[in-house]
Amino acid sequence: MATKFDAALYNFRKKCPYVSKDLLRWFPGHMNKGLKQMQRKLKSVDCVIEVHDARIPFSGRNPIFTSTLTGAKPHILVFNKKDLSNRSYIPRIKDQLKAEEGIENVVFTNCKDEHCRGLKTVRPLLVDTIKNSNRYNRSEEIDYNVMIIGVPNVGKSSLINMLRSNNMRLRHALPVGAVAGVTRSLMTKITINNNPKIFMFDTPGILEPTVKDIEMGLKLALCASLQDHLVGEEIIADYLLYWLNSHNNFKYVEYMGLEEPCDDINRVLIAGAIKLNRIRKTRDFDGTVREVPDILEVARAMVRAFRTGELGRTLLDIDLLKRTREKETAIA
Ligand SMILES: Nc1nc2c(ncn2[C@@H]2O[C@H](COP(=O)(O)OP(=O)(O)O)[C@@H](O)[C@H]2O)c(=O)[nH]1
Ligand SMILES: [Mg+2]
Repeated sequence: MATKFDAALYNFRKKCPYVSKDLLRWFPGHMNKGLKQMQRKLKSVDCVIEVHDARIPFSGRNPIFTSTLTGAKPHILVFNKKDLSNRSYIPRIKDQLKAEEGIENVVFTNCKDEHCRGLKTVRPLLVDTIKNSNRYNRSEEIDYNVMIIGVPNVGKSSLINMLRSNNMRLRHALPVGAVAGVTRSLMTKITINNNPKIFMFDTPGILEPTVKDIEMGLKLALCASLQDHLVGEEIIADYLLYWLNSHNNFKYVEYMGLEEPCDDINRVLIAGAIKLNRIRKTRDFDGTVREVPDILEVARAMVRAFRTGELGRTLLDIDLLKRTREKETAIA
């Protein structure tokens, strides 16, 4: 990325900030119950649509789920929020998923854009995938059933709403939330296609994200798949700062009111408090009123700026992208 700052002049951290792994776990009881319900429902399903965040195509998908549920059924992997990720890597991501996990049906979508080309391919791909599959116990059934699953906040409810909004005759929209875990139970079915008839469970299955290591947990937290207050907004902001600096992305400099890149989250948040006018008044024991930066609020604002794309499009998993053979030889 072109930038007026020369990264070589700064001694940025080489290692991801340390946090306790306990902070990166979040699996309330209702999600566990949901998984059991999902496994039962799987018998009556002809295809599973797994939704994940396009910024982290290699991090946080649930392997227990992938093997027990999708192994048995045709599977479409939808990477949503492509508007927030770096599109130029899409072909390489697809190649790698095919080579490493044998996943063929991969679609990138933006559920905020009803004209998104990826979104339009989901329904025909569903029909083709089911028609070309062995439906075993369901081969007598004329109608197709589809289940949507994925970790919190990747856009499952948004995708369901988009798939059904093209199919008029529809009822209330699903609640879409910026907070992890808004949707709670598996309920009724809705029609998303008429010929052939395709039904979809109108409440998606929520999976526990898989946190293999601290950095993976922090990426999931940054993408809002873990609950912010459990991980800590300042910790999430510090990981964001580390990631942006180590990938020469300096859009935050202006956003936070800095003169130049800085790798110290406290200094960045204090500068941000002034720029974003997040100063609050506190009263000392002796009654004197002082103005202090509202660090938590600034951390939230910085993380929010990342999540809305104001700090640029980012493929957080870029370092997990393997070089292609041609590229390796080209470099050698
Ligand atoms: N930028 C962007 N935001 C999205 C997209 N899809 C969903 N969102 C937002 O992501 C948040 C979570 O969406 P939701 O559908 O509730 O996710 P769920 O928890 O997986 O059901 C909401 O604030 C949505 O508005 C997308 O394609 N792009
Ligand atoms: Mg939802």
